[in-house]
Amino acid sequence: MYGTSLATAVIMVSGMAVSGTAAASQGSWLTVGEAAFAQLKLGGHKVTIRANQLAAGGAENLYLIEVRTRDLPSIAATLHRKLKHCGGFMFHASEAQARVALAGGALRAVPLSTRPSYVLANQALVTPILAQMDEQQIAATIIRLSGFVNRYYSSAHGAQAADWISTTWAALAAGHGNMAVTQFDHAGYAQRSVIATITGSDKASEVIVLGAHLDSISLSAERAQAPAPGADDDASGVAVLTEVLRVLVQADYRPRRTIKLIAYAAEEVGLRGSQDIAREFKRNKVDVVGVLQLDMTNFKGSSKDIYLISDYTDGEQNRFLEKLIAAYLPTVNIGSDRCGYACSDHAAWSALGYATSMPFESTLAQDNPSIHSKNDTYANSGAQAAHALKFARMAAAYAVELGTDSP
Ligand code: IPO
Ligand code: ZN
Repeated sequence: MYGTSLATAVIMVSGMAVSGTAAASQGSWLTVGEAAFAQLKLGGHKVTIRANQLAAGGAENLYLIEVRTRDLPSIAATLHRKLKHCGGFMFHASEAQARVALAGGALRAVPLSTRPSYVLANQALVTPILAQMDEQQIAATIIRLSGFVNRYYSSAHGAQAADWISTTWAALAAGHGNMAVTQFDHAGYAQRSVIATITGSDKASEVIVLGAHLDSISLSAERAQAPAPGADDDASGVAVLTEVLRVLVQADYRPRRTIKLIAYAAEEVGLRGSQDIAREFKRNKVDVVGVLQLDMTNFKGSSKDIYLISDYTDGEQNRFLEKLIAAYLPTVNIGSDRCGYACSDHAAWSALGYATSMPFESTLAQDNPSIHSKNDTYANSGAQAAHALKFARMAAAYAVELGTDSP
């Protein structure tokens, strides 16, 4: 359940606490979890608390804070550096949007339609598609995407990388009447998200989303020009989506539900791209019945293969993924871990009440040490894509089983 809102208070950088009076608006709003909030209290930034809520299930306190817009880059760097897994914050362009995100699923405007059956009923479709999936295709996409100087959300490189994905996906989908590739514009920066839509037939109004983020970041000072190959984080996720698209096209797969493959812009700076898209889908009352996030799929840092993140995700869909992996990928070992508030784009969807899952490459403690630096290269992921191939096969099975469902 949710707690009551805190009275407004101001935490000053130098440790002086000025309680009770609201600071003048500082221009940007973040929602953060406990870990990020604790870091911000220690760090060097002026923070105004506007509200707090208990996260669904009471896992932790979430805070709505205002910060100075000019402090955002250093706040992001501090949180990425201290918390490692993506900072644990969501950026909001207004306090109203921040309050909707903070309130989470309680404000769901779009009730989930009847949930998918979660029955594995499409082996005849899935098995031949999985056999077509190719490690070298995934590797080639990772290498190409990590060839951009960086894919930073506000750099020219970052905009060009997004355009490359759009062109590549459009070439794959060309000639398939039920497929279209579009780019999604975001306010305030040039990098666009890319959406490949495979329109369904008799259940076309129900939508399945598979996502990854196309941007990258290096925590060095000059981010727009700093090398940030982002091979694992998250070229590996985009490469998985690209391979899923390739094999679904090759199989001329015709889903009943609509499938959307989404390469999100600006994940590293507060889940901005995915929030814009999730908010638009909710505004348009799109009946999204399942969301899968693929963020870091190719660095095998732990003993097991796929770790299902258990917080800010949907338990029923996670159980379905376990069943699907056991059936289609019997040699893949499954683990579980938590990654905290706003650790990747699935959180933008779960904050609006949608059912999400986030299969991850390792445990949090053993995740890729090279991320968010010039060292996140294909070579430092072992110069292989066999690990990502497991995620690609899982994603393709997820897309077809939910895309067709049971008769
Ligand atoms: C990340 C995600 C989950 C876990 I567990 C550990 C690390 C990385 C993610 N937060 C990120 O930086 N995405 O860009
Ligand atoms: Zn990252």
